[in-house]
Amino acid sequence: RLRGGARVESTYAMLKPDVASKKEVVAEIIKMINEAGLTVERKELCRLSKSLCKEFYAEHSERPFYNDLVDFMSSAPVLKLEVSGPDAIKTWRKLLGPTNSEKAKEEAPGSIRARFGTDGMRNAGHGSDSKESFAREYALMFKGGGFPKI
Ligand code: RTP
Ligand code: MG
Repeated sequence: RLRGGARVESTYAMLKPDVASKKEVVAEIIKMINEAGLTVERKELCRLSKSLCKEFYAEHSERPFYNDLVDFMSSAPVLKLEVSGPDAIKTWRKLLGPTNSEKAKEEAPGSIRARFGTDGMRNAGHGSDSKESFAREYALMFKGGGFPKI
């Protein structure tokens, strides 16, 4: 524990296909990560298979947007990141902003989803929502599938 009670931890962050191949956007997001006191520990540009996206988002399998989400996430490369630092899970989700990029533009205009996302699905980034989610997502993405692009 750090002074103030913050915990040094890691999160699984991912830049989605709408931004992962845009070099200036990626550079700006990494700058935001570092300015928030976090560190990128691992970074891989990957095209995800449909089956890996299905497994990654399994908790949403009954939702009406599931198939569109899986198609979107497997449509082009993503940038997989392990990000560490004080309260990394919460800090990264705060940087992302509200899930829906249209709402984010109203509610948190400086956030990543407001600045670089488009709508409820194409929202620029993902962040683990708990330590348990981080463990599952990290194992799936860094020890499991995905085809390295380079
Ligand atoms: P994430 O998992 O990507 O960090 O986002 P989140 O926790 O803020 O949102 P979650 O409810 O877990 O949803 C996962 C992703 O599904 C897409 N989505 N589309 N069209 C829709 O109504 C809708 N709702 C969610 C988004 O890409 C969201 O990030
Ligand atoms: Mg989520």
